[in-house]
Amino acid sequence: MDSAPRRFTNSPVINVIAAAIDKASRTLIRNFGEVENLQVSQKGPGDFVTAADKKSEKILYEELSEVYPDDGFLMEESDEIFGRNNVRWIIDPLDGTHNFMHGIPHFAISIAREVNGEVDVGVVYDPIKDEFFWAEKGRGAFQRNRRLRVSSRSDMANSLFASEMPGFSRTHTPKAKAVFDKLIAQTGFRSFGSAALNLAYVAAGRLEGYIEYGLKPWDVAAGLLIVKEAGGYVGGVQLQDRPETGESVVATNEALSSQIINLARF
Ligand code: LIP
Repeated sequence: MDSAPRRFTNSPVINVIAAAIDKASRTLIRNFGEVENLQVSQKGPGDFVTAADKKSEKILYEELSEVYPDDGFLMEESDEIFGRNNVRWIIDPLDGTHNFMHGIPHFAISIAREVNGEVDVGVVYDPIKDEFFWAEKGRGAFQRNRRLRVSSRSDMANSLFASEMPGFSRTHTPKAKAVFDKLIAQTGFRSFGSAALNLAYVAAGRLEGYIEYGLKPWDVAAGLLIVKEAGGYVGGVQLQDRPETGESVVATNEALSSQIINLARF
């Protein structure tokens, strides 16, 4: 590794992730500068963004697999790499690709470590705002070295929720629209375009909650742990939905959880 991790914790695994993120995010930021130029061109920056996404993933994989050569990797841009042990990294090298592509400075790198099928480490990093959200199972959630707690608000009227239109599967669009309508009628509403950052913002108490359908495990693996470790509630819209799969995700505080699940069920 050629970069020194910016140390703010004594956790070895978080420091390894921070070093990998340092390197990948430098490339992302450089490429984001280029996208701002390409965005106004006739062809647009589509291919260039795909290349930037893959470059970020390659760097993260190389850095992490150098330290943890036996671990498996599930990453957005590649086929799964199976490990020789019970550890798997779940990585989104660029969450919020559409924002990135349109020159909107709101995107993240999301990295989770899963051991025996359970996530025990999660990091969401916003390279533009230089915000490093992280959690380790049983040790709490942090933005750098500041402890995170979910909001304690319990009234929808004074709350702020985020939701997004599904990116891939149009089958979820009618449900998502219905949720948008209900949220707009009952609470403050935002749609920021990054699942990983929405989850981090719930953990930080900036948002009271977040709902989305049709995500993938790499969009949510790290963020769900960060919300849980910040004292929050995570679940699916329907009882049988497992949020780790991304099929549907509800992240909020305990006080608002049943109201928001009822709002989303119909
Ligand atoms: C995206 C999410 C976004 C969601 C899209 C997509 P990507 O991830 O962060 O919030 O609405 O469905 O999954 O593709 O930018 O990594």
